[in-house]
Amino acid sequence: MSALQNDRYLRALLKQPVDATPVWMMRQAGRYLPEYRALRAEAGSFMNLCQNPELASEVTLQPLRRFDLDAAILFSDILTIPDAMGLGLRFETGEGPKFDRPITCKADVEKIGVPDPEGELQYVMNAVRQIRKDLQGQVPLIGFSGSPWTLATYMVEGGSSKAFTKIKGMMYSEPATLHLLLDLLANSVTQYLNAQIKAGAQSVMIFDTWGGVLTPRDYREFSLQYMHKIVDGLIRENEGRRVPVTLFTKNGGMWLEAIADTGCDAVGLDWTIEMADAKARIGDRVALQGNMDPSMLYASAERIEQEVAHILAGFGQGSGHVFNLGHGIHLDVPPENAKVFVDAVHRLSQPYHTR
Ligand code: 1CP
Repeated sequence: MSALQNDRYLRALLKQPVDATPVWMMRQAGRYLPEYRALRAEAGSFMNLCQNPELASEVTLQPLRRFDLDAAILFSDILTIPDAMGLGLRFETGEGPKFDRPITCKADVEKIGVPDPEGELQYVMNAVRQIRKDLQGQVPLIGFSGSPWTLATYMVEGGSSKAFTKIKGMMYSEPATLHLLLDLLANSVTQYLNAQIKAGAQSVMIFDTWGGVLTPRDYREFSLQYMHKIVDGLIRENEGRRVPVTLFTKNGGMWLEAIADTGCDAVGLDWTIEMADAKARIGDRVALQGNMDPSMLYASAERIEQEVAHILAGFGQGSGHVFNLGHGIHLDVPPENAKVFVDAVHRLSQPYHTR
């Protein structure tokens, strides 16, 4: 495997010195790029893109050709695990994901098992291997999974949700059933991420998109506890390098200390917290990823640069910051604005890294 030409992203996650702040964007491959829309139309569906290693690799590399990004992220989805568990995943245009056989009771949980990462999910590992080959060491590859809680919301609700009534109903009336499901998911995610690492992912990220809808106590019991268990079970070194782990709970700003306590290397931040506050609270223990509001990419170049400068100043001098958006890039953002953002991070961050 070729040596890494740009390892800023991995170094920043471990607080090792860098020449500029690394940057990537959540959902950097996807519908805001015309070349993605063209390939998706050709492939016929989103899952066809994910299941064909050449297409998944092509889509992963598309944003890297346009922007000076410091990391690539596997093109896949968090819902591959529940799909492999047999829930019957469909992506309906304009409607988001749907499951034909959602989880409604204990008997449903007892019917499903931990999917074999090199069996039902082998297409994901094949995509990782293909992307590593095609990247030729240009930048590191990020593997990922959803958190057990976030995956469970889709499995119990049967798709996307606004109020999470079904899963919260289960949480409060049948907590043991939900814990059984979350434990199964924690085992599945651990095996899935370890298989991605063995296949070539150089860092992994857990997306807890819906942890922020929980009460503080329920967050610890139903989401954080299981992410902690996953972190404990992950391969932390591969190919002679540490494999950093990033945990991202959207709306998790209240719980940063507890998230940092899991033993992760980095905490992902959404835009509802000031970078300077996050740095003061947990910056001595972990690296921070984030956190520009993705809607800032609708603004002028001057406004985007001003916001990048503010966030860089909030983190301050030294390594330990991976710049990102606070959540996924919106699908109608002009790609030129993403370029302004990425270039601004590299240019404006240099003074923070003089040694
Ligand atoms: O129609 C299409 O082309 C499909 C749109 C799409 C894409 C491009 C979906 C369906 N998933 C993806 C890719 C994807 N999903 C990536 C690829 C890598 C990259 O970042 O470039 C990643 C990391 C995800 C992760 C993901 N999927 C999350 C967690 C991160 C987040 O944004 O909060 C979640 C919650 C999903 C579920 C999902 N998959 C797709 C959609 C439309 C959704 C969201 C549905 C909802 O809002 O509930």
